[in-house]
Amino acid sequence: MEGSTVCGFELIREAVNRESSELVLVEELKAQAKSLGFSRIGIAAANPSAHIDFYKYWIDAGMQGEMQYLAREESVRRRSDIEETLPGARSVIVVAHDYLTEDLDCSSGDAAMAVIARYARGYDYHDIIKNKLLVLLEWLSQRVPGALEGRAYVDTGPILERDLAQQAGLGWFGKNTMLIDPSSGSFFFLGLLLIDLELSADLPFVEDRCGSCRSCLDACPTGALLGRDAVGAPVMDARRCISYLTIEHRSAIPVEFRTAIGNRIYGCDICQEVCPWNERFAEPTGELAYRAREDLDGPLLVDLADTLLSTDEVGFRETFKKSAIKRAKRSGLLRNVCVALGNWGAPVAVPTLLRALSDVEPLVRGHAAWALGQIGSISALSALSTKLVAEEDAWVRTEISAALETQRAPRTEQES
Ligand code: B12
Ligand code: SF4
Ligand code: SF4
Repeated sequence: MEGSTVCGFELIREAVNRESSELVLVEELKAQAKSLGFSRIGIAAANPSAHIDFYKYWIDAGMQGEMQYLAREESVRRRSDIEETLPGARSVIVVAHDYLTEDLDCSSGDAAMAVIARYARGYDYHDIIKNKLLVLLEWLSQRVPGALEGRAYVDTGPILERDLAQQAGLGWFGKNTMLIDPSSGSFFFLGLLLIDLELSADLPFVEDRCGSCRSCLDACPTGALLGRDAVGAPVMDARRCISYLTIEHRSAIPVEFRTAIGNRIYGCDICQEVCPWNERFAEPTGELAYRAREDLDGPLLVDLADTLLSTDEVGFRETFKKSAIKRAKRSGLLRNVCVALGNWGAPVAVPTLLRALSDVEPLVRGHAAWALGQIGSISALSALSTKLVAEEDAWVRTEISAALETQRAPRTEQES
């Protein structure tokens, strides 16, 4: 009897020791993450997602548009359960890396300038965050007995990153679908470490702090944000989102959205910029790697178009190899710049657009035609008429005809 009591105390003591040393480890882990530059860190249990049905509904409704990688059967299965990605996964370490930098020329609202979304003005965040996560994983593996299995993810794997971040207590889902931290807003990236070690999880962030605000819904120029559904999930029709249209959408930008895109040539920040949580709490990051590259700090649209027109795909990849912008590819970025030039509407852009009208890529020629139609000067329209005869691509011919059609009464060069 006495022996079994001693044995019971021993077991309790062991459990208490284990728990307190685990708590110390978690505290040290969090401190280590901060020293690597992550502003916040939380831990979620590697449980199957409670929100996968919403995800499936979203895919079934086709709201992912051309982002087929989101809809593949394997990708949906892996999103539903982390075990599918890392067998034996027990915990997910979720980190936030702030990327807001001081406002620069590119935020000026000058229609002659290109606006690039804030997240893509500096070095590619995938590389920056992944390297830091691997350092954190190495640090952790040296502090636990035995082998530690882990995988680092930043935006690239079939993981519901925001869902896990909410589980790890990092913030709530705003009506703009962003994960928002009550102390700093939403201008942060997420990074995840999946590990086969059980760590005590943080409490999920369960509150919805949007309240009755609807600033993002009202500000979205394309009506992509549809509000919350019956159970509170924020719904976005990505097919309407400028970020999708300028980055992920590979084909022609539907005509109905071209004007609303304005001079945003890569991504969009409007629904974050109007959010009161960002207006009040977002601070510039200390991460130097996210400072805008000189050539991405509000370049003139004409200069950017001329540079891209003089570059081939290989040159484009070289120029943007350390930037997230490479994702759009040369043709996608030029397509976007043509749309922005059309929205600017200044005849001074015509010579550049005439070059684009002869580009090797039909995607570029078609959007250049649209832009020339928007400018509608005599030289623009006469170039379009000439090109209509020579153009071999059927879709580009349709764009040229539509551009000529919209301009029944040509303006003189001075008028616009
Ligand atoms: C595809 C994608 C996009 C698409 C679609 C965006 C979208 N809203 O779905 C497009 C190209 C439009 C896009 C744009 C942007 N993106 Co993006 N994108 C992704 C990606 C790869 C997948 C997102 C996804 O699965 N969407 C499908 C929807 C259904 O899933 P979800 O957004 O996770 O939504 C969940 C909720 O609805 C929730 N849910 C379900 N039921 C319920 C019920 C309740 C009550 C609640 C509260 C929630 C809830 O669960 C859903 C999953 O089912 C993630 C990385 C990743 N792997 O997660 C980055 C990611 C979301 N993007 C990011 C960023 C930075 C951007 C941009 C800001 C870039 C820019 N400036 O242009 C914009 C923001 C636009 C916006 N308002 O969302 C960050 C967001 C960080 C943050 N603080 O939230 C991520 C996490 C990348 C990263 N690692 O940092 N993106
Ligand atoms: S990123 Fe821009 S287009 Fe997309 S939902 Fe937000 S405001 Fe609308
Ligand atoms: S703008 Fe308002 S509704 Fe939209 S995410 Fe921010 S707080 Fe929520």
